[in-house]
Amino acid sequence: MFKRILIANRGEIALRIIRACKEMGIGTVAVYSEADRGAPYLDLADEAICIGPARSSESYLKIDRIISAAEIGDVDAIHPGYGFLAENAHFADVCRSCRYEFIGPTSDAMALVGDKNSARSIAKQVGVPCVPGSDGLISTESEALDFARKVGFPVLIKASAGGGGRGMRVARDEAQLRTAITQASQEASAAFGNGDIYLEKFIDGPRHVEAQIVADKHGNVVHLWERDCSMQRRHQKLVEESPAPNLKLATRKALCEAATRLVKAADYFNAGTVEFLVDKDENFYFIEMNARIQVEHPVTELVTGIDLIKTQILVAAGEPLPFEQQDIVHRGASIECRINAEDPEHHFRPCPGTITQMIVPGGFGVRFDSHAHAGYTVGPTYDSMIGKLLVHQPTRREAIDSMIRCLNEMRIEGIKTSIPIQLRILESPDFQEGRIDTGFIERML
Ligand code: MV4
Repeated sequence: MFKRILIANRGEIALRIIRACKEMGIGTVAVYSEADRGAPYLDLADEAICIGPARSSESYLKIDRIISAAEIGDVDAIHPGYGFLAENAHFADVCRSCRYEFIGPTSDAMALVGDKNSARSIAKQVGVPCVPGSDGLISTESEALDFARKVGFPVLIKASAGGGGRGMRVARDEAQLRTAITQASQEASAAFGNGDIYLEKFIDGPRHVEAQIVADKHGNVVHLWERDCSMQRRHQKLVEESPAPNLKLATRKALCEAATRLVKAADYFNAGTVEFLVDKDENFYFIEMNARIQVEHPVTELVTGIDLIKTQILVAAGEPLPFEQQDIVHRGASIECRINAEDPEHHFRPCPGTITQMIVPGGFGVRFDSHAHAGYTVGPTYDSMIGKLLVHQPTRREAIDSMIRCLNEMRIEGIKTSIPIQLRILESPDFQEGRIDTGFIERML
């Protein structure tokens, strides 16, 4: 097992990883930018090393400074967390060529699943359903029109190098399609340095359901069931839950088994998430795979009892998974609310400032993963998430009641937070009945 791990991240996920390492008897080296100097969670690491100014491009994204910190800190592995360098195949390569194990997949597997076209073609090879799409890239207007005539309008133009909804455009007729493909390609070139585009049938009002998988270096792949992440606004998730409500057990099983096949075929190890769109008839379609631990991983930890960070560390060290598929039990219902420093009454504008008072809820089945505290200043530099509030209860009804109780109990003074909007969501009859899709929040507002 590793003796010492460097955490190439900040905030709640850095703290989450430090906590897991401590329980495993592994030493920790934290890195921080000047904006995070003095943050209390840094004191929980065995060593903390400054890697540069506030701007991420000069600190948390600066590969050479992180490698220097790994050398000074004398670590044997690097955990990237999520965001920043977590899905940067070059970083994974640099870590390993400097003899630091990267706690994630190989750069080849990362590149393979990270490219949506190659991920899609693996999916098809192993019978994972994909949204009807152009096979490969679209390079001419007539190819685009032929495809749209075949599958019918509306169609969706997606940028190969896009993600998180960036570089997407709906075309509802031939005239729209003609202008949209040129624009989409030009925008993708400007935004991602890659103008490649492809087309898909547009799924109207889908749910976003993702399967959590874990895989080791010996070819074992296990799924840890699914999360419903439909409750997002502008691709920012606000509420996540497991199980996905109002989905037949047969659908959930088929979706998770499809995810397992995809991960096996990609020669992938680490934790990972396979994302699907689910339509009103419970057809599911693979859209993309995330080769990292995700923000919402604790939702799965609560319903399965499996520590995903410890599992990532185990498999990175070459250990086999300590469980098999048949050992996995999905128990009860869990819900997460991401608590963001933003003003829901003013278009979710980020709301930096200093937290003057903070009282955190507790009680049966309650978890709060956060690096924030009274006196903490939310700056303008990084994302506005200040913590993740989770509940676990025997049933979804009880989980909703518990989350409402917790959101009301939480006191965060000095800044505005997303809590009021999350209360509205949880109290809405449609949400309570499980009538959810990716358009829910826009309709509610
Ligand atoms: C789609 C879609 C409808 N049809 N693809 C948005 C982010 C990216 N991961 C995929 N996305 C979508 N792809 C087809 N063919 C609708 C979305 C979408 C969406 C997906 C997941 C979660 C929230 C979303 C919000 C708007 C649109």
